[in-house]
Amino acid sequence: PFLQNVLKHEQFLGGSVDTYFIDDNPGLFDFKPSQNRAGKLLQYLGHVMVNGPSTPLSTGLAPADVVPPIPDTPMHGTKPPSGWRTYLKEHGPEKFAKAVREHKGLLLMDTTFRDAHQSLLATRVRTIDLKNISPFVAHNFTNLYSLENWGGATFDVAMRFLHECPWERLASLRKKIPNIPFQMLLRGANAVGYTNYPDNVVFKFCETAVEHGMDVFRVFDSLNYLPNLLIGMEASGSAGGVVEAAISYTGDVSDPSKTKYTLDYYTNLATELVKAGTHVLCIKDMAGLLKPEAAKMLIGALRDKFPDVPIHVHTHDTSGAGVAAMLAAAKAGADVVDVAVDSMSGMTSQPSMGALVASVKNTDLDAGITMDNISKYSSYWEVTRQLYAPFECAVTMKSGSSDVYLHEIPGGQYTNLQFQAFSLGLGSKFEEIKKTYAAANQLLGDIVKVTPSSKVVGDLAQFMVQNKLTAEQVLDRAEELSFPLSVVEFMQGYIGVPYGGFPEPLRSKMLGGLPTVDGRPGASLPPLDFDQLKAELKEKHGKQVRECDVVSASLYPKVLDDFLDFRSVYGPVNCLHTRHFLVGPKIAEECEVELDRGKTLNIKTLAVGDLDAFTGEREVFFELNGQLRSIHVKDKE
Ligand code: 3PY
Ligand code: ZN
Repeated sequence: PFLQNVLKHEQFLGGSVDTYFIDDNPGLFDFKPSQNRAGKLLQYLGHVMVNGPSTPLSTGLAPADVVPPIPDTPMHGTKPPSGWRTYLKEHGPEKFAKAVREHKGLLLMDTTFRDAHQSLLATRVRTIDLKNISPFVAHNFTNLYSLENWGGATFDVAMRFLHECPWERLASLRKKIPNIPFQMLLRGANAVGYTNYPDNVVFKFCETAVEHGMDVFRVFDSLNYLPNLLIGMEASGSAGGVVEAAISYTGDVSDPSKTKYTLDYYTNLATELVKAGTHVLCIKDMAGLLKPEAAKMLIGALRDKFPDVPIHVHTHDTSGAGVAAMLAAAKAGADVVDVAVDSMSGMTSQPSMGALVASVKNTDLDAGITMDNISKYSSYWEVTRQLYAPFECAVTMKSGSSDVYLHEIPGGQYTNLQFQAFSLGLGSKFEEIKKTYAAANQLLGDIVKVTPSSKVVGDLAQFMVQNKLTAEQVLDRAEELSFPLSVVEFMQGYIGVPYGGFPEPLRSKMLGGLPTVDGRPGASLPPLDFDQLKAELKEKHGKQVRECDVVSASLYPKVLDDFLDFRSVYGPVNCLHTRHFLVGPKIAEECEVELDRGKTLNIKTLAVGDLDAFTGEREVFFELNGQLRSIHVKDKE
């Protein structure tokens, strides 16, 4: 019924439609000329069948041959019930924040669409698998404070490895989920990149995000450097977003022997953020260091000091204490805490939604979500996760690990570092890396560790391990060592100023005469000329370059260029089933590819021909909508 435009659509011609029907059936107005998308997709499939994956796979595991069970949504196709976004759109961010604060039960943010897979599956979950479950979420999770589905590493990874457009992901999820607020992670002055950008880039990025459907911006800075935080807050607030300024949590406020990041440190920084007008205050525990007792102390102190400001708490379950910590935070007065659906929770991801919801059932904190819905949602992800076996962290990570309290490595980075060590066949190396990470952190002055400052610490740790250097040797020989670029740039002040200042004498020794930046790095960067950038992109990629492509290019110029080139050759690969996208279909396999709501292709793979020694090509045979088609693919072997 969704396949035809208005000239052909049975239900439309029959007249039994409302306006929502039109919103929901973009195909009705699809009169665009064919862009030969089918031919391009055959090129892609042929290419993968002949030459292997177009994106590097990190484990030896193949994607499972499974079809994720999309739970029945009886009201699918009708408008989902009102949710917190409905309220936000009617009343604006201030009243939204007030209503969140006044809400009686515990509210949840679901991270399944972003941080959970960033932490467990190398950020590789594709739009199609998010979209398929979206109607179910819209109809059954209307109580969610928000759904985190964008930002962080997803922006870069979508283009670089998945060959899909992050803006299209956002807009297409928005269409399916009009009622639940979307939340993104904004790295303050670093936007969704790894370095400081000119201010106008951060502003334009936030405006474009709101235009594509973003609602809530969690803004952090990797050093908790206030000037950087303020830029992100201003950019997201002036774009019309809900501003959720985040303090990245490190150390342990419940340990009296830790004297750098104390309760006073956190309440003082929170005071600045509240003064700057944040709608919601967030504690972002990116490594999962916030023990239950510390949560009680910290959230309790913030609650007392800011009785009217909603508090949102983020954590990772690396040690296994995540559910306990979130319960303690909620009891101490947090309004919202973060969870991931059960089958995408635990270890370096967020704590389990089902465990938390069950724990608060029939108490004052009841989250208003049924266990039955969680179970169906979790089953979908349990199967979907098997499609991503090539990126599965559980190949090396078998359990939680409480030594995170010793090394303080953030969730996503922990997964990566463990993976790297194990793929070199050096499980024991990981033990050494973890210990050295802690030592590198001390050398750098015990800094907050989250993207990109966590990379600085990780790079220094790897440098020390590779060169067999102790902390003492690093200090003694700093003038002569060639440190990793990220470490040098940190010392130059390129990502901001750490709390307590830069470590001396290491900094002076390491930098010699290199220039340093004083204050906020973005303040000295000239504004980007977006018109000129757009003209350059049109020159390279043609007239169809969109405004959002220009914003992508302002953050990741090379990645955007490669993405547009790839798409012009291979078409909308985002429409392919995940297994076919990753490793190609099997011979004789049939696949349905929905290009738009108005257009479906039926592709059957028939055969891969012999190598033509003269041309170096193979002919690959398909049936496309019942017609025989063949394409030629260069065999790169
Ligand atoms: C990111 O910056 O992507 C993070 O998830 C930090 O915690
Ligand atoms: Zn996180």
